[in-house]
Amino acid sequence: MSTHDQPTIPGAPAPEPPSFDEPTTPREPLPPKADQRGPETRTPTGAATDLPAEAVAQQGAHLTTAQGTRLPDTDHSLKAGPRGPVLLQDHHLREKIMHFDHERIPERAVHARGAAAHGVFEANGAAEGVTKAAFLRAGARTKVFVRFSTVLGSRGSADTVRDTRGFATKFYTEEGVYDLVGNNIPVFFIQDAIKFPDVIHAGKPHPDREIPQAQSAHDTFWDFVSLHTEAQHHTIWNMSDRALPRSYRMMQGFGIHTFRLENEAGETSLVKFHWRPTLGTHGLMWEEAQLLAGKDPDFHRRDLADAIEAGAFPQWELALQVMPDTPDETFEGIDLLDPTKIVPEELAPLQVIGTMTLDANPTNYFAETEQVAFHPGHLVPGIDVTNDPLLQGRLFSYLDTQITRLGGPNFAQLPINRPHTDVNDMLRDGMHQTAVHAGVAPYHPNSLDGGCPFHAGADAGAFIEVPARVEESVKERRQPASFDDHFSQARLFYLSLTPVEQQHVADAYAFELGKCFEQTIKERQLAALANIDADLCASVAASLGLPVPDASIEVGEPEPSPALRMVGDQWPIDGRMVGIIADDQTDAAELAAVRTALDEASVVPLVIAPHGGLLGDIPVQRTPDTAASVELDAVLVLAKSDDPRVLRLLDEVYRHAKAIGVADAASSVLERLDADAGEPGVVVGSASAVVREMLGLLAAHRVWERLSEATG
Ligand code: HDD
Repeated sequence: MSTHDQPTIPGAPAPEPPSFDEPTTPREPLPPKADQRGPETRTPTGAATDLPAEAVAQQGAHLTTAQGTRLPDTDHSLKAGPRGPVLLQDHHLREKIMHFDHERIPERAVHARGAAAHGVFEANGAAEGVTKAAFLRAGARTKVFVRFSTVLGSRGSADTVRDTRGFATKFYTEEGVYDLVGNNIPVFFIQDAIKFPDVIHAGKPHPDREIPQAQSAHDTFWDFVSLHTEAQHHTIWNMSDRALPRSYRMMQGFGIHTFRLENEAGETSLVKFHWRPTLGTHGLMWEEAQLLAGKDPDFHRRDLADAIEAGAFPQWELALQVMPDTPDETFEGIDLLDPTKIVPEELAPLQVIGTMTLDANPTNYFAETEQVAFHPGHLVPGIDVTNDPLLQGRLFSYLDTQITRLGGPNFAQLPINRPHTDVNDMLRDGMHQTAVHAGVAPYHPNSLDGGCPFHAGADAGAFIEVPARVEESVKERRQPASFDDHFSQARLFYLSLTPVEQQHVADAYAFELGKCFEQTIKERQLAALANIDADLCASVAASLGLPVPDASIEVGEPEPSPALRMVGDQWPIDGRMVGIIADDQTDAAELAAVRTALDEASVVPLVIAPHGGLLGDIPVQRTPDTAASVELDAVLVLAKSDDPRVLRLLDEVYRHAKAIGVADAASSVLERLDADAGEPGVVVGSASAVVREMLGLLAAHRVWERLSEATG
């Protein structure tokens, strides 16, 4: 009897013919995913019948077992009488609990905490001269999935800890998946992958008590980086505000390693990849980051999802630094195989090759953000690796880790990992095999399955390794002498910063080393700082109460790179948050006009009032109980308030160098703040004039003058 001949169950929807589209036919490209529909799809509420089928958590009217058998009750175990023992025969109880018991998979060994989004990458064709990669041809549009992460913390740790951020992009290209697995800092702690377990063991919580969580302010981290001075360059970036992003949307990304590109003519070049956010690169202040870790540990995750849902789609330009592929693989004296070195943009300018827009939130965190598997070895024709020993080791690690994390070798079949192109891999069986492969000859060569699949040549888009020259040498555990310079670029970074940024770096060292217990570790790190900058070293030593050591190495005076600064310039303000302090006496028309003006500038207004509910017909989003200064980029005061919680909020906003606008009627609030009307970033006037001025101030991210004055 066929499916269509089955008797129908009264009230049941007509049975659909069985569909084996996925995953039994892995050769077919995936249909557009329901989860890429767009940001407006919040889980709706209402009668099940009113909802589109794909919008509800479980489709279909009746609860069933995993085998499709309808269930009458999922709230009571099967018992021998209402007060009796539970029966072992309760197959539904056992199935439900068994599945729950196995809901978690091992978290990532590093980068466990992350947030992700779908989007699209559009190439402008500028890369065509250096690579034959199809997704970089002019006008090519490629779907992407991007996962941002912290490195050290567990899955449940706070977002705003001081740490490097991961920036991993999966491009679903027509030539297969290409992964660019980078960070928001352009250098790495170590030069050889064999040391990765060491640096991570040192950075993770102490193994005896498993504290501290998600931070480097402890002895083992500073023990490692002070003993292992190649880590000093990455470490000074971690002490800067780069390690405290304001938002994932305001973060640069770097491929870090040098990659080798090959064009249609077979010519090669050495390149570094950069992601440049259109909103600019901005950081939190350390106190903000610490407060946020308590007030809103999901700050970055929420910010990304909310911005996308609101239609403020984050964008990045992808850019290349292109260097000639010379036999010594150096550029301007910089060894391009050393991942602890940057090539300053002033020496090799960024060439923009396309734009990425993130326009859809994941539908299911586990299925997508947790199960996505990145790998620097997922390459496409035209992009190849170099001999950077850090990259070479990564090419092993990322596949290997998925065996534990995703439970076997078939993780490429998970929907989020599947290529959006034909797959004829002849890989068979294994744990979690979901495909039902047809045919009898999954081997090559064969004559039984028509000989398929065949080898492709370069003319059919095969990935063929660039025949890069291998130096005639001997096997040895050694690195080039050029890898021995551990300080000159750490100094270059420090000298390139503005005074405010330098002060933050000094404060960060003082905090982190101040959290260490071992005196020898602090002294050893001060000795490293003496090689980076005498003033920096003296300032940190003073706050630790330790003597200032002499430099042991003459580092010289590198030319600063202004491109490394985050302060300066004006940026778009889309998605910035402005708090509006109002109360029942606030003029309703004025409040409405202010909200509209902010809305029109793509800024998110948050009304903060003494009570929840409505002010007139305007919804209140925060009360003194739920408002936090640290979620705001600026604040607008339309009502006087004596509430100490509101005054503390305003004090923090002021201390964190954010713009404060005060309507004339509420100007007495400034007396409580020790702020003066007319000082930088404190605007008093009519509500509409104040809003206009505040929008201009937001474009600079912070009122930097206020901090410069504070730091002298
Ligand atoms: Fe790694 C994850 C970035 C060196 C081993 N790494 C991981 C992720 C990012 C990076 C962004 C998270 C991916 C995701 O969201 O799923 N890692 C880097 C960068 C490095 C780097 C930019 C240096 C330039 N990593 C590195 C080395 C090794 C690893 C040298 C090992 C030898 N990384 C891993 C890993 C992870 C990982 C253990 C954990 C989960 C995963 O891979 O899938 O294999």
